[in-house]
Amino acid sequence: PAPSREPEYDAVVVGAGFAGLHMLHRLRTAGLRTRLFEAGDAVGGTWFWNRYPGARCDFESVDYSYGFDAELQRDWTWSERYPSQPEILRYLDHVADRFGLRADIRLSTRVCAAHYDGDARGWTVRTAATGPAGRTEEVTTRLLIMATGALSAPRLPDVPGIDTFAGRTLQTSLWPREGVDLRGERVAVVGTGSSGAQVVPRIAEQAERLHVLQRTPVYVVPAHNRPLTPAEQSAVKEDYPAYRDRSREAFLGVHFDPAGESAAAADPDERRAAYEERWRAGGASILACYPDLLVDAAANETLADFLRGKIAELVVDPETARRLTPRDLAVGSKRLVVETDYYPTFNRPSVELVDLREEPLAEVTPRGVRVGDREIELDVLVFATGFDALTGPLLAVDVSGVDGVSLADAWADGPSTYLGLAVAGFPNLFTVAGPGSPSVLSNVVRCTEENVEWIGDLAEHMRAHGATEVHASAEAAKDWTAHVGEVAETTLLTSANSWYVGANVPGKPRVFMPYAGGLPEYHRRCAEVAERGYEGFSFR
Ligand code: NA7
Repeated sequence: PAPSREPEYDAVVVGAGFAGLHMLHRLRTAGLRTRLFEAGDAVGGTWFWNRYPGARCDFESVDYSYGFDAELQRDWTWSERYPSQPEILRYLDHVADRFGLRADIRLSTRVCAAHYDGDARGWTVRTAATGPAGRTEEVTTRLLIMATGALSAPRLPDVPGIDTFAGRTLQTSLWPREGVDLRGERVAVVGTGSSGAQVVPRIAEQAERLHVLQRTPVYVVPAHNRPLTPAEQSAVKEDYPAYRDRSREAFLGVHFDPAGESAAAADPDERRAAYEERWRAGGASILACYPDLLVDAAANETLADFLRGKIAELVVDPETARRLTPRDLAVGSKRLVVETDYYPTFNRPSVELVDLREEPLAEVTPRGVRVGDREIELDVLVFATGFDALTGPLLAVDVSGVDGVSLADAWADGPSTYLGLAVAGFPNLFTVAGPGSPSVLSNVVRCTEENVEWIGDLAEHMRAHGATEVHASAEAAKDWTAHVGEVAETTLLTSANSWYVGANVPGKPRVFMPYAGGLPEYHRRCAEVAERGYEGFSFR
């Protein structure tokens, strides 16, 4: 039978970050009636919310940018090697204007629920206004694309008394737009992941006193950020098409030249020189120095040892250096942190590292925090405590599919997707950068760009064939999810208590969520499925 009614939209896209904006553009170009909903009151997604001092991407700007439009990449000029949060926002604003996307974006509107109607072969989407420009309404759509991001559901720790603090409580991921003056304040930062390591040096420049509350030390490498020279800017623009091709062929979606075949087998002096060279160059390239670094524990230990040596060189107080030094942690099993001035910040007399393994965080009090058997008095308490990664943003929406089964129930034992793009039991739904995709283990812009094209092609395929429903089979999803797990097991990535395995959220099923097989292999598999007439999907 035909669908019981025509939906208002051909497609609804959720989220106005990198993936959502591009998705909207792609579907509109294909002639689909598309509406994008965004909870923030401006475009930018993750980069709209994470506006803490020092917020900056850990991929280089020439990599962390769209490649789908030759003129866009020729016209836009990045000012620095690594893009700052404000510059990324300016870029995405430019993209929204340039492609005339704003007319189809409803800002200040959060998607709260989405229910699949099998008779209508479409989704009923319920929204709630988050500000004056928003709208609380119900709309119907054929396709629903969740471009909700991988790291966009912020998490506060379950520490007793967190609501009792009389001073100011802040979260890096929800930083006030007007900024915060921390001069003369006594501040604590909880968390030393990428956000913590970026914000700590900037707060230390202002605060009268800064206590850094660290539970697990991680490896931090220097970014060596700097302005790009006009010569560099024009060189990359001239080479962009070939540059993008090389990126797409690179495991991480960024091309790095390896120093050799194996860190384990390399000559120790040459290996050290290779690490040193990449340390001086800056950024995550050090992790791509040898292909066995993420799969062979002995190889990884050579890099871990090098990085531990750097901490000892950079941090003056040996006790502080010891506390900052990761032990029994494979480099990369928690995301390698790329930063500026992190270790030297601990040489400032006004900065104290509090090791929560020695002095556990017992409670937040009206005056500050109680760690071990002391109370630290504070004016400002900053949480840089991470996200309910990958599944969090999807499960924050009340999604129900065939027979009213909720996504939360379907994923009770961990997420299951087909290619990280579709979910069995949830027809006409697509996820971008979610579980089962390599998004967080790669240059996410390269990853989602190809996802967007793939979904756009599928939407066009449906239209060409008069199909109103596409559904990933349970078997295809089961096989892909098993494959994701198997690939991860061949690496060292499963070895840590990281957000990759959901370990940072109490009660979350411990499942390695991202696809660790690298970007080229992932896209090859996605393309193969499409070429075989969307193998693993059925159409009505
Ligand atoms: P992360 O990397 O998840 O870091 C969160 C930090 O907060 C990390 O140091 C955690 O320690 C710490 N944390 C979390 N809960 C607690 C509690 N209860 N007590 C003390 N400390 C806690 O998030 P980020 O925002 O820094 O970075 C996320 C990604 O964004 C990053 O990987 C980049 O891709 C960009 P733990 O390690 O769990 O012991």
